[in-house]
Amino acid sequence: MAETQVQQMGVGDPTGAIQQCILSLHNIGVVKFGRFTLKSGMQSPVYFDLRLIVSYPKLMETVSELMWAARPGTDYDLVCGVAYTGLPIATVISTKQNVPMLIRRKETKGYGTKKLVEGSYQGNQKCLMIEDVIVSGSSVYESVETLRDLKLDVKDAVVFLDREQGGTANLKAMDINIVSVVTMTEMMSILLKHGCIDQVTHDSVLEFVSSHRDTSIVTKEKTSCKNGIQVMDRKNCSFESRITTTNHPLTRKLFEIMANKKTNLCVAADVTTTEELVSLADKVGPHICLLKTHIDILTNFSQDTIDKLRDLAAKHNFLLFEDRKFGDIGSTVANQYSGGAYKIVEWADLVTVHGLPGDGVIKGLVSAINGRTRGCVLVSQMSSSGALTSEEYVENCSKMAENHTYFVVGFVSQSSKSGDPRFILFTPGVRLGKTGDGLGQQYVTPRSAILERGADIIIVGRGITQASDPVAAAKEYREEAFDAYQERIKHSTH
Ligand code: S5P
Repeated sequence: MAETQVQQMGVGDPTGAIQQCILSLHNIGVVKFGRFTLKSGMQSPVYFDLRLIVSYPKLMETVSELMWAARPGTDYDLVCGVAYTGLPIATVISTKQNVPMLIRRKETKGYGTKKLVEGSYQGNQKCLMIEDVIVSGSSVYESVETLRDLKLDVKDAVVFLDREQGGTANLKAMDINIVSVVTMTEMMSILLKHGCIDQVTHDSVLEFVSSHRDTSIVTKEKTSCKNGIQVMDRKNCSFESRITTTNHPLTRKLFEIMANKKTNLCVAADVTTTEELVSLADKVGPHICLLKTHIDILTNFSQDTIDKLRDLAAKHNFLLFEDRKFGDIGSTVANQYSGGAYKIVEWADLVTVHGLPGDGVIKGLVSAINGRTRGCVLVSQMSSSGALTSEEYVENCSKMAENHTYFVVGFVSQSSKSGDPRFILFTPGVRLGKTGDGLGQQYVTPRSAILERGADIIIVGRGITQASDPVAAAKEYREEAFDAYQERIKHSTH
């Protein structure tokens, strides 16, 4: 049905044509409702999967015509499609309009020419960028930046759908003029008008859009290495300045808490009863950004434990971090995360994960999130003596994090391998006046963790829980850690 509908329409009447096209796209299942994790980690109730149009040639032609008609300028020497969805659209535009095309890869291949951009071009040629959807604008910007590095003149871009989450304004600030065929609000109103969705779905999408506009462009400049040197090195940057390097909602929230509350202390609340845990959380709450738990060491865990912890997290503005150290295959960790006695996914903002099982462990956990805003911290190096976390393992954990930025918030580690400002480095094994615990734990001071090892957040357990006055101890660790952080960024330009 979609095919016939489209064949009968013309693009002479843009509004009617757009409407018809949206209905056809909806018919073939491009517009999906449910719970989806976006590239940034944001949880969205709607997903627009334009990849499906490759199975509907006429519809692909219509989409391409509408996008060409919407282009912001004229006299383009080139069009550039971005893999994957932008590619077939750009191909159709290129052949129909007789404008040569470039292909922008998602990443360089490891063999052959290793080029990121395929096709012939000369400096100063004017190129129109073609993408399917815009959220924050980061993907479009990344592609434009690549073409600009090749001296091409890229100021214009066209997308089919603008999700209205700040991307247009973000790109404008980067001197990129982007137009869309349709906005999320327009699309929802077309679908509602034609009975494709009900009012509740319509309203929930609009409510999501209006409350998720605060995005920023994660630029290559901010996150990448040039000649092996980190352009914006995590260790020289303030927590405030790192907020805009990521769109992961929890990384942003944690940076905000750290900057506003002036604390980079995480207490490892390794106590064994609910009463002790709740009392400790309430007392140290004003001094911490995170409360780390080992929920399975409690002798009297119940829903009440969680209700109280959540109330305290809201009262004192800290996040909950369950140190579960997931380390099994995806399907097992999905069950461990969502089920059992602890139902960790329901209450813990962050969890720790071993990189050992490979990507599947992350995919398994993400499959259990179900629309919640959650993140994980990869344990890339342990503080205990004789730990088997080799250099190569640490490197591979960094790569894993880069491939899963929608879920990975940072690393538990003893050294600073990654300068990427998007990732937070959490360092345990911190204690004043002790070097070990007789069971393999090795300690350094907060200053050393932050200034020598590059920690962003220190994790302190017994140094606080076993102190005669835990609140006084928490204050002391907090002050020493935050002072060291301020000293580290003193000469920062960011
Ligand atoms: O390498 C590590 C990783 C972690 S998460 N070394 C650690 O000690 N931890 C955890 O940090 C450990 O499970 C404990 O909860 C806390 C350190 O506690 P402390 O009493 O030795 O400060």
